[in-house]
Amino acid sequence: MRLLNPQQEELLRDERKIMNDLQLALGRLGIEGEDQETLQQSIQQLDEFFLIVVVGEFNSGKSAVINALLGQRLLEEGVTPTTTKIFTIRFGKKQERTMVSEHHVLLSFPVEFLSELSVMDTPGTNAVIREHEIITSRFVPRSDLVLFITSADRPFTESERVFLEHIREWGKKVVFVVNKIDILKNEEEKSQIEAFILENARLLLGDTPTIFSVSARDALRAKQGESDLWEKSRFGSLEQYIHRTLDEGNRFCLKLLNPLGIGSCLAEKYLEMISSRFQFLKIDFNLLDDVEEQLNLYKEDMQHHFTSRMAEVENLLFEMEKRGQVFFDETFRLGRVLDLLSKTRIQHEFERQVVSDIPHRVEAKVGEIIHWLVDSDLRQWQAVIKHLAERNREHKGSILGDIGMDSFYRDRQSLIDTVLRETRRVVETYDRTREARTIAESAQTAVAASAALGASAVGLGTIVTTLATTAAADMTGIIMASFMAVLGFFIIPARRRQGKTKFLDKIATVRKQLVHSLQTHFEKEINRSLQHIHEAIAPYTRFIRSERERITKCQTELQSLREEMARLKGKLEGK
Ligand SMILES: Nc1nc2c(ncn2[C@@H]2O[C@H](COP(=O)(O)OP(=O)(O)OP(=O)(O)O)[C@@H](O)[C@H]2O)c(=O)[nH]1
Ligand SMILES: [Mg+2]
Repeated sequence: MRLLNPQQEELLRDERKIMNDLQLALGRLGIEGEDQETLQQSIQQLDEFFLIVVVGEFNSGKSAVINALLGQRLLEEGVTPTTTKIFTIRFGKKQERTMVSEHHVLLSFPVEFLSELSVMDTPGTNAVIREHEIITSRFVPRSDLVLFITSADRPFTESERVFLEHIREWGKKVVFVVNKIDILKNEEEKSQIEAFILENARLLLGDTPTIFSVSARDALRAKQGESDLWEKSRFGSLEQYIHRTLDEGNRFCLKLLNPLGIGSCLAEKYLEMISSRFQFLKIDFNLLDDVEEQLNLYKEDMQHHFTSRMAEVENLLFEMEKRGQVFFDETFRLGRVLDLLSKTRIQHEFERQVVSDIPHRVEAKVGEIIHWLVDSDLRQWQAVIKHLAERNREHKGSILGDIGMDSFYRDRQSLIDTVLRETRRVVETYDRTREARTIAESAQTAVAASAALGASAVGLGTIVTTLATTAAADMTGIIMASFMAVLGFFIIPARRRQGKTKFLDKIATVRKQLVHSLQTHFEKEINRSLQHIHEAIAPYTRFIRSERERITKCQTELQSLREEMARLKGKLEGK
């Protein structure tokens, strides 16, 4: 394209920027291959001649129409599938033929008509040779304008409809040519055919199509000498359309619309893929939510269970407290003055009557909690495996049809497999006894607290004996003074009160310490077990989170590019 005015320059710059951004956005989404290539091609073509691509079923007269345009039988015509390659015909000082690739030939030809645009002849669709249609489909995105040739003897076939739908996806401008009108008997048949095409094309493309009815055969013959056929060929209006209607400005717009059509089509395609990806990720997130909920329930259940177990431990201590009260009431009496004098006996009595098997029973309770903890932990692991395995089964089938836009599905699958394997390994090698022992060992402080109970009970014993002895010492002095009443009424009750208070204080402290240290410890254990499970599924969690972030970004980007393309399209079409 040459000689653009400043406004056109700006439009072109605008378009290049959007298209480049689109390429980058698709790249970030992991799109490679054909679609990127098509996009790249269409951007490159902004710099090339306006390109008219001629398509249609085989034998409809595509090559004949181009020959008529050139005024020379440059391309081969024939009743069987004739054109087997793509032919790009463009201006050249002399006639030349170059192979661009296996399926693409470049023909240079010195006619004025080609000085502003190039024409592409394509293999026919609906031929027995299916490859022809594939080749043509690949080249259609390059066109700035599609000349759709249909033959008057079989206008608008089903295969043509299907092919047109395909073209429409790329957002191409399509012009219809009914060829071979020379075989029609009268004007009425021609009108019928045009009406038929008009109606069907409108249904398919949405707006009123431009249709030309021609006889390529007569047109060429007219140009080659039989000039009286020209009028009859009706080729003039098609040529006029190409030369006049497609003036510089129109060609510019169509040229710019070409990449926009392709870009919008790709943006649409990948936005759809993104939303199905979201759908897919949603199931992943639901699964993780399920696991999370299950773990929360587990934690709650643990805490609940723990609280009731701790109440049992506390009850043991209350029991001891009660027995302590009885002990003081029964021991600190005048009648037992002589017993009070024997330190070891008092201590022994205290341990037997008050402390008794309490430390042992506390320890047994702690053991129960540990075992219960270990069992629940194992159950959680099993539940996680069940969730993951179910998800895996559910989705192995459904992703088969989706040829992923990148390695997402593969990565995700191998990740779930790894997590699942790891989790199974944990469960298979789960050793309850060892786990319980580890917890008990690491619970040194907590269990030690229950051991300390014994020690503090011994400590209590000491307090008791000291109290008893001092009481007795006081007593001896007082007995000498024969103040038995004083002893009975004041001294012993005072010691008893003192002893009880100390005992109650002490036992309250022990209770608090024990509950606190067990609580802290088990909370730590529960958290550790939860954390372990979380860590096991963390790679999977991280993966789908980052994937969601990534595609959300891509989605926003594609959406805004889609808007920009629509805006630019509106600008171009509005002129
Ligand atoms: N009667 C009549 N025959 C025509 C006209 N144009 C082309 N033909 C004939 O129709 C046959 C097919 O023409 P082609 O130009 O080879 O058709 P095509 O669409 O290029 O076919 P493929 O290359 O095979 O896809 C040839 O025999 C032509 O001579 C026309 O206007 N009128
Ligand atoms: Mg042909």
